[in-house]
Amino acid sequence: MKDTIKQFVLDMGVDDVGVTTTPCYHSPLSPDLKELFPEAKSIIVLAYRELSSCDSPSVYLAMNGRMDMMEFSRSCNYKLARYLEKEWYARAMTVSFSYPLDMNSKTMGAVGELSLRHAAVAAGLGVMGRHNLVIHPRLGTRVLFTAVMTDLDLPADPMLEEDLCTGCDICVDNCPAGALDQEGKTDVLKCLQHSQPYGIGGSMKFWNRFIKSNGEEQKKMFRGEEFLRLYQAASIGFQYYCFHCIKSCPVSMKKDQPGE
Ligand code: B12
Repeated sequence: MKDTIKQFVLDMGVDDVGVTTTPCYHSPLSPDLKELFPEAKSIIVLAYRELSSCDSPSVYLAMNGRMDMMEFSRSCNYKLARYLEKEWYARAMTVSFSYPLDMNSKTMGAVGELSLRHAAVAAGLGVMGRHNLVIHPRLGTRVLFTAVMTDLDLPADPMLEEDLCTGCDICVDNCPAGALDQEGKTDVLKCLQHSQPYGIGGSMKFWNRFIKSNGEEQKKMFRGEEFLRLYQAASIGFQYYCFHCIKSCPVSMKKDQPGE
Protein backbone atom coordinates (compact mmCIF):
# COMPACT_ATOMS: atom_id res chain seq x y z
CA MET A 1 0.00 0.00 0.00
CA LYS A 2 2.82 2.42 0.91
CA ASP A 3 4.56 2.03 -2.46
CA THR A 4 1.28 2.62 -4.36
CA ILE A 5 0.64 5.80 -2.34
CA LYS A 6 4.19 7.04 -2.86
CA GLN A 7 3.89 6.41 -6.61
CA PHE A 8 0.64 8.40 -6.66
CA VAL A 9 2.54 11.34 -5.13
CA LEU A 10 5.45 11.12 -7.57
CA ASP A 11 3.02 10.86 -10.53
CA MET A 12 1.63 14.31 -9.57
CA GLY A 13 5.08 15.78 -10.28
CA VAL A 14 6.26 16.04 -6.68
CA ASP A 15 10.05 15.65 -6.45
CA ASP A 16 10.23 13.17 -3.59
CA VAL A 17 8.10 11.63 -0.87
CA GLY A 18 8.83 9.98 2.46
CA VAL A 19 6.77 8.41 5.20
CA THR A 20 7.13 8.53 8.97
CA THR A 21 4.91 7.37 11.81
CA THR A 22 3.52 9.60 14.55
CA PRO A 23 5.65 7.87 17.26
CA CYS A 24 8.79 8.55 15.17
CA TYR A 25 7.98 12.27 14.84
CA HIS A 26 9.48 14.38 17.64
CA SER A 27 9.28 18.15 17.57
CA PRO A 28 9.55 19.43 21.16
CA LEU A 29 8.22 22.94 20.45
CA SER A 30 5.30 21.91 18.25
CA PRO A 31 1.76 21.01 19.40
CA ASP A 32 1.04 17.42 20.39
CA LEU A 33 -0.41 15.64 17.34
CA LYS A 34 -2.63 13.55 19.65
CA GLU A 35 -4.55 16.74 20.39
CA LEU A 36 -4.88 17.73 16.74
CA PHE A 37 -5.61 14.40 15.06
CA PRO A 38 -5.85 11.64 17.71
CA GLU A 39 -6.18 8.75 15.20
CA ALA A 40 -3.19 9.83 13.09
CA LYS A 41 -0.68 7.01 12.61
CA SER A 42 1.43 8.12 9.65
CA ILE A 43 2.77 11.33 8.12
CA ILE A 44 3.41 11.42 4.38
CA VAL A 45 5.91 14.20 3.62
CA LEU A 46 6.06 15.70 0.11
CA ALA A 47 9.29 17.36 -1.09
CA TYR A 48 9.42 20.04 -3.81
CA ARG A 49 12.40 21.64 -5.48
CA GLU A 50 12.61 25.44 -5.10
CA LEU A 51 12.66 27.07 -8.57
CA SER A 52 15.77 28.91 -9.85
CA SER A 53 13.71 32.09 -9.35
CA CYS A 54 15.27 32.35 -5.87
CA ASP A 55 18.61 33.21 -7.56
CA SER A 56 17.23 36.41 -9.07
CA PRO A 57 18.22 39.71 -7.48
CA SER A 58 14.54 40.62 -7.95
CA VAL A 59 12.78 39.66 -4.74
CA TYR A 60 9.52 39.80 -6.67
CA LEU A 61 10.61 37.11 -9.16
CA ALA A 62 11.98 35.07 -6.27
CA MET A 63 8.72 35.30 -4.32
CA ASN A 64 6.72 34.59 -7.46
CA GLY A 65 8.58 31.29 -7.96
CA ARG A 66 7.86 30.46 -4.35
CA MET A 67 4.17 31.25 -4.84
CA ASP A 68 4.03 28.92 -7.88
CA MET A 69 5.39 26.15 -5.72
CA MET A 70 3.02 26.95 -2.86
CA GLU A 71 0.01 26.82 -5.16
CA PHE A 72 1.16 23.54 -6.68
CA SER A 73 1.84 22.05 -3.25
CA ARG A 74 -1.60 23.00 -1.95
CA SER A 75 -3.21 21.20 -4.86
CA CYS A 76 -0.99 18.11 -4.39
CA ASN A 77 -1.85 18.00 -0.68
CA TYR A 78 -5.56 18.10 -1.44
CA LYS A 79 -5.34 15.48 -4.21
CA LEU A 80 -3.35 13.12 -1.99
CA ALA A 81 -5.72 13.57 0.96
CA ARG A 82 -8.77 12.88 -1.22
CA TYR A 83 -7.01 9.87 -2.80
CA LEU A 84 -6.38 8.40 0.68
CA GLU A 85 -9.98 9.02 1.68
CA LYS A 86 -11.55 7.70 -1.56
CA GLU A 87 -9.25 4.79 -2.47
CA TRP A 88 -8.07 3.65 0.96
CA TYR A 89 -11.12 4.68 3.08
CA ALA A 90 -8.74 6.60 5.33
CA ARG A 91 -8.99 9.86 7.24
CA ALA A 92 -6.51 12.49 6.11
CA MET A 93 -5.50 16.03 7.14
CA THR A 94 -3.20 18.31 5.19
CA VAL A 95 -0.30 20.44 6.47
CA SER A 96 0.31 23.40 4.19
CA PHE A 97 3.59 25.03 3.18
CA SER A 98 3.28 27.64 5.96
CA TYR A 99 0.11 29.57 6.77
CA PRO A 100 -2.39 29.62 8.37
CA LEU A 101 -0.40 29.68 11.63
CA ASP A 102 -1.56 30.04 15.22
CA MET A 103 -0.90 33.69 16.11
CA ASN A 104 -1.18 33.19 19.87
CA SER A 105 0.79 35.48 22.17
CA LYS A 106 3.28 32.72 23.12
CA THR A 107 4.39 31.54 19.68
CA MET A 108 3.50 34.67 17.64
CA GLY A 109 3.03 32.67 14.44
CA ALA A 110 6.51 31.09 14.60
CA VAL A 111 5.33 27.53 15.25
CA GLY A 112 3.29 25.45 12.81
CA GLU A 113 0.77 22.74 13.76
CA LEU A 114 3.33 20.22 12.45
CA SER A 115 7.04 20.93 12.09
CA LEU A 116 7.77 19.99 8.50
CA ARG A 117 11.55 19.96 9.07
CA HIS A 118 11.25 17.45 11.90
CA ALA A 119 8.76 15.37 9.87
CA ALA A 120 10.98 15.44 6.75
CA VAL A 121 14.04 14.29 8.71
CA ALA A 122 11.99 11.52 10.38
CA ALA A 123 10.69 10.46 6.94
CA GLY A 124 14.22 10.02 5.59
CA LEU A 125 14.02 12.99 3.22
CA GLY A 126 17.14 14.75 4.47
CA VAL A 127 19.24 15.92 7.37
CA MET A 128 19.54 19.26 9.16
CA GLY A 129 22.30 21.60 8.00
CA ARG A 130 24.15 24.45 9.73
CA HIS A 131 21.49 26.81 8.34
CA ASN A 132 18.79 24.92 10.29
CA LEU A 133 17.24 23.82 7.02
CA VAL A 134 16.81 20.26 5.81
CA ILE A 135 19.25 19.19 3.11
CA HIS A 136 17.92 16.55 0.71
CA PRO A 137 20.44 14.12 -0.86
CA ARG A 138 19.44 15.07 -4.44
CA LEU A 139 17.68 18.44 -4.16
CA GLY A 140 20.15 19.94 -1.67
CA THR A 141 18.87 22.85 0.42
CA ARG A 142 16.51 23.94 -2.36
CA VAL A 143 13.78 21.75 -0.98
CA LEU A 144 10.44 22.66 0.58
CA PHE A 145 7.83 20.48 2.18
CA THR A 146 4.15 19.88 2.82
CA ALA A 147 2.56 16.85 4.49
CA VAL A 148 -0.58 14.78 4.80
CA MET A 149 -1.35 13.05 8.10
CA THR A 150 -3.48 9.92 7.98
CA ASP A 151 -4.88 7.16 10.17
CA LEU A 152 -3.47 4.56 7.74
CA ASP A 153 -0.80 2.45 9.39
CA LEU A 154 2.14 2.87 7.00
CA PRO A 155 5.67 1.66 7.80
CA ALA A 156 8.23 4.45 8.28
CA ASP A 157 10.99 5.01 5.74
CA PRO A 158 14.51 4.73 7.16
CA MET A 159 16.13 7.96 8.32
CA LEU A 160 19.26 9.13 6.49
CA GLU A 161 22.52 8.64 8.29
CA GLU A 162 24.85 10.54 5.96
CA ASP A 163 25.79 14.11 7.00
CA LEU A 164 25.04 16.26 3.93
CA CYS A 165 26.17 19.60 5.39
CA THR A 166 29.79 20.33 4.50
CA GLY A 167 30.17 22.77 7.41
CA CYS A 168 31.45 25.48 5.04
CA ASP A 169 29.53 28.22 6.97
CA ILE A 170 28.72 30.05 3.71
CA CYS A 171 25.07 30.25 4.86
CA VAL A 172 26.16 31.85 8.15
CA ASP A 173 28.40 34.39 6.38
CA ASN A 174 25.68 35.18 3.81
CA CYS A 175 22.86 35.76 6.28
CA PRO A 176 22.42 39.56 6.11
CA ALA A 177 20.63 39.53 9.48
CA GLY A 178 23.24 37.50 11.41
CA ALA A 179 20.34 35.18 12.33
CA LEU A 180 22.43 32.00 12.07
CA ASP A 181 25.35 33.04 14.27
CA GLN A 182 24.39 30.66 17.06
CA GLU A 183 24.70 27.03 15.96
CA GLY A 184 21.45 24.98 16.13
CA LYS A 185 19.17 28.01 16.51
CA THR A 186 17.76 30.57 14.11
CA ASP A 187 17.25 33.99 15.67
CA VAL A 188 13.62 34.32 14.62
CA LEU A 189 13.32 38.08 15.17
CA LYS A 190 16.49 38.89 13.23
CA CYS A 191 15.42 36.58 10.38
CA LEU A 192 11.90 38.02 10.30
CA GLN A 193 13.05 41.66 10.27
CA HIS A 194 15.19 40.99 7.25
CA SER A 195 13.21 38.35 5.36
CA GLN A 196 9.77 39.92 5.84
CA PRO A 197 10.41 43.67 6.27
CA TYR A 198 6.77 44.36 5.39
CA GLY A 199 5.33 41.64 7.62
CA ILE A 200 3.64 42.05 10.99
CA GLY A 201 6.60 43.89 12.60
CA GLY A 202 6.86 46.36 9.68
CA SER A 203 3.13 46.90 9.73
CA MET A 204 3.11 47.64 13.49
CA LYS A 205 5.91 50.19 13.08
CA PHE A 206 4.09 51.92 10.22
CA TRP A 207 0.74 52.17 12.03
CA ASN A 208 2.45 53.34 15.22
CA ARG A 209 4.05 56.20 13.32
CA PHE A 210 0.75 56.80 11.51
CA ILE A 211 -1.33 57.36 14.64
CA LYS A 212 1.28 59.77 15.98
CA SER A 213 1.30 61.82 12.74
CA ASN A 214 -0.87 64.78 11.78
CA GLY A 215 -3.34 64.81 8.86
CA GLU A 216 -0.89 66.08 6.23
CA GLU A 217 1.79 63.57 7.26
CA GLN A 218 -0.77 60.75 7.17
CA LYS A 219 -1.81 61.65 3.59
CA LYS A 220 1.87 61.51 2.61
CA MET A 221 2.33 58.15 4.32
CA PHE A 222 -0.56 56.64 2.33
CA ARG A 223 1.01 57.79 -0.93
CA GLY A 224 4.47 56.47 0.01
CA GLU A 225 6.04 53.22 -1.15
CA GLU A 226 6.18 51.80 2.38
CA PHE A 227 2.38 51.63 2.58
CA LEU A 228 2.14 50.09 -0.92
CA ARG A 229 4.65 47.42 0.04
CA LEU A 230 2.83 46.67 3.27
CA TYR A 231 -0.43 46.41 1.36
CA GLN A 232 1.02 43.97 -1.16
CA ALA A 233 2.65 41.81 1.53
CA ALA A 234 -0.61 41.69 3.47
CA SER A 235 -2.59 40.57 0.43
CA ILE A 236 -0.03 37.94 -0.63
CA GLY A 237 0.24 36.35 2.80
CA PHE A 238 3.92 36.28 3.75
CA GLN A 239 6.17 38.04 1.25
CA TYR A 240 9.80 36.97 1.60
CA TYR A 241 12.52 39.44 0.61
CA CYS A 242 15.42 37.12 1.50
CA PHE A 243 16.41 33.68 0.22
CA HIS A 244 20.12 33.82 1.10
CA CYS A 245 20.38 30.75 3.33
CA ILE A 246 18.73 28.62 0.64
CA LYS A 247 20.48 29.98 -2.42
CA SER A 248 23.99 30.39 -1.00
CA CYS A 249 24.28 26.74 0.09
CA PRO A 250 26.79 25.02 -2.24
CA VAL A 251 24.97 21.71 -1.75
CA SER A 252 22.08 23.28 -3.71
CA MET A 253 23.94 24.49 -6.74
CA LYS A 254 23.50 21.31 -8.75
CA LYS A 255 20.95 21.50 -11.60
CA ASP A 256 18.61 18.57 -12.28
CA GLN A 257 20.45 15.83 -14.17
CA PRO A 258 19.03 13.66 -17.00
CA GLY A 259 17.32 10.55 -15.61
CA GLU A 260 16.91 11.89 -12.08
C1 B12 B 1 7.33 29.84 11.30
C2 B12 B 1 8.33 29.51 10.25
C3 B12 B 1 9.40 30.37 10.07
C4 B12 B 1 9.70 31.52 11.03
C5 B12 B 1 10.23 31.01 12.33
C6 B12 B 1 11.14 29.81 12.22
C7 B12 B 1 11.18 28.84 13.41
N1 B12 B 1 10.94 29.20 14.63
O1 B12 B 1 11.38 27.66 13.20
C8 B12 B 1 10.69 32.38 10.20
C9 B12 B 1 9.94 33.51 9.57
C10 B12 B 1 11.87 32.99 10.95
C11 B12 B 1 11.13 31.41 9.12
C12 B12 B 1 12.22 31.62 8.33
C13 B12 B 1 12.56 30.79 7.28
N2 B12 B 1 11.87 29.76 6.80
CO1 B12 B 1 10.37 28.99 7.70
N3 B12 B 1 8.91 28.11 8.42
C14 B12 B 1 8.18 28.35 9.46
C15 B12 B 1 7.12 27.26 9.62
C16 B12 B 1 5.81 27.77 9.04
C17 B12 B 1 6.93 26.75 11.04
C18 B12 B 1 8.26 26.38 11.74
C19 B12 B 1 8.05 25.87 13.12
O2 B12 B 1 7.04 25.29 13.46
N4 B12 B 1 9.07 26.12 13.96
C20 B12 B 1 8.98 25.85 15.39
C21 B12 B 1 9.85 24.68 15.80
C22 B12 B 1 9.50 23.36 15.18
O3 B12 B 1 11.16 24.93 15.42
P1 B12 B 1 12.31 24.58 16.40
O4 B12 B 1 12.03 23.35 17.20
O5 B12 B 1 12.65 25.85 17.07
O6 B12 B 1 13.44 24.18 15.36
C23 B12 B 1 14.72 24.57 15.59
C24 B12 B 1 15.49 23.59 16.44
O7 B12 B 1 14.73 22.44 16.67
C25 B12 B 1 16.72 23.28 15.64
N5 B12 B 1 17.10 21.89 15.71
C26 B12 B 1 18.06 21.47 16.54
N6 B12 B 1 18.27 20.20 16.35
C27 B12 B 1 17.43 19.74 15.39
C28 B12 B 1 17.29 18.48 14.83
C29 B12 B 1 16.32 18.26 13.84
C30 B12 B 1 16.14 16.93 13.24
C31 B12 B 1 15.52 19.35 13.41
C32 B12 B 1 14.51 19.18 12.33
C33 B12 B 1 15.72 20.65 13.99
C34 B12 B 1 16.68 20.82 14.99
O8 B12 B 1 16.42 23.68 14.29
C35 B12 B 1 15.37 24.61 14.23
C36 B12 B 1 15.90 26.00 13.86
O9 B12 B 1 15.83 27.00 14.79
C37 B12 B 1 7.72 26.12 8.72
C38 B12 B 1 6.68 25.21 8.08
C39 B12 B 1 6.29 24.13 9.04
N7 B12 B 1 5.03 23.92 9.24
O10 B12 B 1 7.16 23.47 9.60
C40 B12 B 1 8.57 26.91 7.71
C41 B12 B 1 9.86 26.29 7.21
C42 B12 B 1 10.65 25.75 8.37
N8 B12 B 1 10.55 27.45 6.66
C43 B12 B 1 11.23 27.21 5.60
C44 B12 B 1 12.05 28.18 4.94
C45 B12 B 1 12.56 27.80 3.57
C46 B12 B 1 12.35 29.41 5.56
C47 B12 B 1 13.29 30.53 5.10
C48 B12 B 1 14.43 30.14 4.19
C49 B12 B 1 12.50 31.73 4.52
C50 B12 B 1 12.29 31.73 3.03
N9 B12 B 1 12.78 32.72 2.33
O11 B12 B 1 11.68 30.83 2.54
C51 B12 B 1 13.80 31.03 6.46
C52 B12 B 1 14.96 30.18 6.96
C53 B12 B 1 15.46 30.53 8.30
C54 B12 B 1 16.49 29.55 8.80
N10 B12 B 1 17.59 29.37 8.10
O12 B12 B 1 16.28 28.98 9.86
C55 B12 B 1 11.08 25.77 5.15
C56 B12 B 1 12.32 24.94 5.43
C57 B12 B 1 12.66 23.98 4.29
C58 B12 B 1 13.93 23.21 4.57
N11 B12 B 1 14.64 22.86 3.50
O13 B12 B 1 14.27 22.93 5.69
C59 B12 B 1 9.80 25.31 5.98
C60 B12 B 1 9.77 23.86 6.42
C61 B12 B 1 8.59 25.63 5.06
C62 B12 B 1 8.29 24.53 4.05
N12 B12 B 1 7.03 24.24 3.87
O14 B12 B 1 9.14 23.95 3.43
N13 B12 B 1 10.29 30.33 9.05
